[in-house]
Amino acid sequence: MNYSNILLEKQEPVALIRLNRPKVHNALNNALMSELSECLAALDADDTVRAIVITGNEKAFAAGADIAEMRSLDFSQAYREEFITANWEQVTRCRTPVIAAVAGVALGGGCELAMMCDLLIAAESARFGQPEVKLGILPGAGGSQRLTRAVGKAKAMDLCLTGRMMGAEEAERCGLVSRVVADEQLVEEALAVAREIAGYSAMATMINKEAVNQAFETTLQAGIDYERRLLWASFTTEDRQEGMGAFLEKRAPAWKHR
Ligand code: CO8
Repeated sequence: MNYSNILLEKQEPVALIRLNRPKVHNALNNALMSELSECLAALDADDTVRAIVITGNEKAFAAGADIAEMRSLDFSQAYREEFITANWEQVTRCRTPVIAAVAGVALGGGCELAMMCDLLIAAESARFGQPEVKLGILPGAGGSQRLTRAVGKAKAMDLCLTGRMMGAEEAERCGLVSRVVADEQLVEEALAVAREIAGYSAMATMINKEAVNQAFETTLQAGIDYERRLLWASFTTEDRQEGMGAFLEKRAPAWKHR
């Protein structure tokens, strides 16, 4: 598959996707999001790929939805074409773990795209924001919801109402990102985390991801019940036999579902 708005590098067992519209700070137009969506679906179906990294360039992860493309949209067209939903939600449908590696700006839809990923690693230069208020709109790809769940109401209100940018250190402090690394190490570090994840049983990483995501959809008790059933189900798998056997026999596991 040939892409013109993203660059795909497969380094089995991981894949690296670079958003690639540098002239407009990787503004997320329909063409880019269609390619990203298609690419993620293909990688998700590819058994040789066990973790995916999405990154931008040193200046921008993505500066948001493409404002030039959005400018002429009216309600009727947005409603009929289900603006956003079709292409944007593929990231959240992907069962393979996805890491966002962010340097430079992740604004508006860019921040939302990063938040749709499972893990967010930031370079020191990273800046996050939901500046839609400055355009007379609000976030539209889950920003007001995912940001609030990630950092709480106080910080989410601050970012959405002022449109200000938050640096990497603040983003780590408030729980939006899991690690901050030097800019020059960002992609290598993200790939190293991806390889670490890819080294486990694919089944095990998928159920861990599913259980954590469940925490955002349900009550505490229902989430705990869900987790417990997944645990019991995991007892039936070859990989849990292998994982526990390998530990007790003091050897490296040979996963079935790699
Ligand atoms: N859309 C379209 N073009 C953009 C965007 C964007 N989001 N961001 C930057 N560009 C373009 C600029 O227009 C400029 O183009 P040109 O060279 O032709 O003049 C080029 O990129 C370079 O940008 P700047 O000259 O502005 O570069 P600076 O380094 O001075 O500033 C910034 C960089 C801070 C990133 C600045 O460009 C900026 O503030 N960009 C807009 C950020 C923004 O408002 N983002 C939110 C967009 S709305 C949104 O995301 C809603 C999401 C809804 C859900 C998803 C729907 C699909």
